[in-house]
Amino acid sequence: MVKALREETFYSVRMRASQNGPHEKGGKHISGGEQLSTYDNLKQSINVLLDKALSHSRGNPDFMQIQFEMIDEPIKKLKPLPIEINEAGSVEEGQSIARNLLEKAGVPTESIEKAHRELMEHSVLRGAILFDIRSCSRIGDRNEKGVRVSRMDWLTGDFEKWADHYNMSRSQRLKEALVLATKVSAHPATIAELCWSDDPEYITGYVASKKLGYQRITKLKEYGDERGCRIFFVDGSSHLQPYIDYLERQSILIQWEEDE
Ligand code: PML
Ligand code: MG
Repeated sequence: MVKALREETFYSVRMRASQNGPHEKGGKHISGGEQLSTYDNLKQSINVLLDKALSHSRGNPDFMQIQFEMIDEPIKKLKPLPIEINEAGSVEEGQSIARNLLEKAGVPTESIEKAHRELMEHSVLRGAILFDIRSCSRIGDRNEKGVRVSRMDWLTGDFEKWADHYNMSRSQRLKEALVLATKVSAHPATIAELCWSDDPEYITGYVASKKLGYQRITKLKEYGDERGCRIFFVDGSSHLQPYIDYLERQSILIQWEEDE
């Protein structure tokens, strides 16, 4: 009985790591990560996050924080967004595919261009930029810090079944990105997300939306480039705080169900 109760309690486990001191003292962002874990699995979850940050191509961290806290609100379950792959032979082609997909998802061209300029001004962003398509401007001003989407995960066994079914690699990176994109796009105010990694060795990124699913684009930046991007295009800036609360506080567990 005690065991059954314990198994239903989940913990949010978070990690952030930086170099040349903590982020808030100007350190360079190295890695961040999120897990949801049962009590019995905490050690393993912490180890996954530890390994992620200790072997990162952005460099070795000299600051790391790993914390866990019990979740006392209900956890919402979501199905992963459907996935599609767009092959790009060059960055220009990849960026043009991304722009087309964003437009298809309902983001006006003007917003795409302005968000792009905004991005160029902040080459060291570690969270996401929120960009409102109505006012055509960045909202939720947090400078370099951006917004960090938290409290989400996908149990490894279920993710691996999904990956095998769709012939995708069982990569932790793909899992984390699809979890985040699914959580973000599930909110009614999100129109679309644009993302590529700040890992210099990883050039695949994606556009995601409710309408288009998770559209992977194989080349969105040059190899060696440490500048990443995560923009959420939103419609509904008047409800900004509840939107940020959803991103930061609503717990989401991805659960795949095989179609008949
Ligand atoms: C990241 O590494 O932070 C983002 C990775 C986005 C792409 C993941 C994928 O589909 O391979
Ligand atoms: Mg990263």
